[in-house]
Amino acid sequence: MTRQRELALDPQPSMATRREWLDDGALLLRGHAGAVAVDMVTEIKRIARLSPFRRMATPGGGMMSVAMTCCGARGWCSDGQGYRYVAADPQTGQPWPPMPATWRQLAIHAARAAGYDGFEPDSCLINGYRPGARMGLHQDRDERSDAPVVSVSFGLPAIFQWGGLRRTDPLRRIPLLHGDVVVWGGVSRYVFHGIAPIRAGTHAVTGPCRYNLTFRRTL
Ligand code: MD3
Ligand code: FE
Repeated sequence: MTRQRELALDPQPSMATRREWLDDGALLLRGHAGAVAVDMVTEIKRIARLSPFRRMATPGGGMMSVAMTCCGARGWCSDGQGYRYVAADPQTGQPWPPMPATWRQLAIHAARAAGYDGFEPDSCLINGYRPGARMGLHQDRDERSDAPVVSVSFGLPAIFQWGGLRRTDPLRRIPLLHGDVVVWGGVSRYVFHGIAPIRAGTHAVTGPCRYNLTFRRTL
């Protein structure tokens, strides 16, 4: 994509972001959400008052170290039965809080910058990490759509582990920092990935916490 075309797609060209293709379909927009971080973290806390962060059980009988909540039409859940998307928060019995329109627009815009026009996210999974929390190597395969996933990171830094289509493929280690936005499409959509244990620290916007938002098309 030409620079001029990229600027034409950016609603705020003054905040044009460094763009880096990590692989086929995977575009890193370094710090792209930095300017809206305070507002988005405030929104995360509002959503979490309606559908609280919770650590979910895994089908294997363990407990995830990452705390999760969701907004949008469906939310991701894990329990002894397996993984699935559900329209109501199992903990409250209520629908998940709506996805803020500004969040949806950010995700749509990021997907478009990576060449995915017409991305219609219907769900946002919100992960909350405290120091020590991690996410083991996995693929995201619970969505029925093969639309891309857009991720947004806030707060404490993380080391993202990025493998290939086989669990045993070698891992790249990519820092994901406050405000980073990544679009995962094409062959990158189904790669194995994980998050190394978060190191102790405090961030000016989030305190002792890392948040990661993933925008998804579940149906
Ligand atoms: C590559 N989250 O929620 S974000 C997840 O930081 C998840 O909380 C991590 O993996 C986190 O499933 C990583 C980057 C990411 C998210 C989703 C992907 C990379 C992805 C889906 C497919 C391929
Ligand atoms: Fe994932």
